[in-house]
Amino acid sequence: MPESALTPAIREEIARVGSADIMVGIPSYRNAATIGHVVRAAQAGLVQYFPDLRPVVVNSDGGSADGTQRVVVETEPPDYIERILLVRPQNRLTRVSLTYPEVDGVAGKGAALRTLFLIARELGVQALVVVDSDLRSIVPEWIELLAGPVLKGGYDYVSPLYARHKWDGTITNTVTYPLTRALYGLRIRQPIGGDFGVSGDLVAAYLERDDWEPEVSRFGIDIWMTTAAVAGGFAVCEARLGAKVHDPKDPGADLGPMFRQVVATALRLSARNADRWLDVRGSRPVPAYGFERFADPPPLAVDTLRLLGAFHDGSHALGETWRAMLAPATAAEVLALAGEAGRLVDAADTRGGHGAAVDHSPESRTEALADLVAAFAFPDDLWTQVVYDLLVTVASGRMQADAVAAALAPVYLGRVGSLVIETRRMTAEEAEERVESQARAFERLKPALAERWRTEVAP
Ligand SMILES: Nc1nc2c(ncn2[C@@H]2O[C@H](COP(=O)(O)OP(=O)(O)O)[C@@H](O)[C@H]2O)c(=O)[nH]1
Ligand SMILES: [Mg+2]
Repeated sequence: MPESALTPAIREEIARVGSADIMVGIPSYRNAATIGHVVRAAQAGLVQYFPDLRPVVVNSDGGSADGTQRVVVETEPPDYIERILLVRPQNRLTRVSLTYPEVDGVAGKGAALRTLFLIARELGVQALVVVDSDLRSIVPEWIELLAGPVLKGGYDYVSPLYARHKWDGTITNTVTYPLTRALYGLRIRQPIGGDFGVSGDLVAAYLERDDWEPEVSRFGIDIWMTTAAVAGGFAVCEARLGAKVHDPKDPGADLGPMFRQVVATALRLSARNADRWLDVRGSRPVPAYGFERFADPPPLAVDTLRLLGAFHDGSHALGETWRAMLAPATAAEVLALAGEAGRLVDAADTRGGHGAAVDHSPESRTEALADLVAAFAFPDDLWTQVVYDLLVTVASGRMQADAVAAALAPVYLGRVGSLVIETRRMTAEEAEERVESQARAFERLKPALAERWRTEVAP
């Protein structure tokens, strides 16, 4: 088990609060501009939906220098809640902001969450809800939607279901959703969503596990939590939250470290849990809680040429590694596609397309180069094969998960570029169907993966 003693300052805060029934935890790192809204929504939700329970809001911060913690402590006091909801809180509304300690010398979102788990266990809460500190679209009802299934329905893990822009959530759409679905047979649409509810029992089980690797202290935490819940046989459901609006990220520019941490964790867990998934075939939906919602999340800018360029550059820097980590036929197809991506980027440069039309919407920017890039397609089955080859490579001990995940990143950018091109004229529903057809490819190729596993990994 990892080394992560609570600091004396945190112990003091726990002693001050004593105990609680329901806790909202908020990890943060430099979120002063947005966290106040999240804290107010959390408090309003606790008062409005769980008036009989003793609540606490805990912010677990990474030592932000931008005043994040001050905002948490100083944002509108509880009488603001009385004013806007016209109710008097029956229980004292306690809020705490603390700096979390590193776990085995590593800081990050997962380390922040580990401290929240430890506090939740010490306080004896029945339900812990965690929400991100960069959320714009959170409303008080989210607290009910994420805690209700635990408190009323006996669920242990409540995973979020949101409407996201068709180009948001690319790690989820290309890796964590199809992989979790095909391996464990559960259609959990947002396995690394970041906003979720957990029972006190599952919190305790998380703290007992001995597979907390360094990436879990960073962005590996979300897939680790979902996988531990599923593989541990805990009761899982989804909650319909509506739109997720948060600080936007361009997959070609902002997601590198997150991709490596999530994928390395997913590969390691897959190798470790083989006995939980080898015999699973097909998949089924998990129960969804909450009223249906229709929402249009704001558009996201994606630089398609940058994605294709990164894929092509990756083939030069990492071609040998790709050959080592993929089956020969998979590697040959991927390298051929990367060559094609490079030719398209060159052609666009000649036309002055690179960096041009930046004032246009992302759709129209991709559209401007449509005739050029329309030819580029990274097939579903090839992408599935790439991911499955890597599972086998890591599980058979030929390469380390971190190295494989890092080398996969440019291939993933090529896959995302292909999806952006393919979906550029699609509605959200049509783009969602693309994600589903890819997930079906993961299911279709799974028997072959299981067969390889039995011969190459665990003969
Ligand atoms: N404590 C802590 N929180 C972090 C760190 N990095 C990210 N977070 C928090 O984790 C949440 C999700 O991070 P974000 O960058 O929005 O990732 P995404 O929305 O999942 O792509 C936010 O609430 C961040 O404040 C970190 O290093 N330390
Ligand atoms: Mg975010």
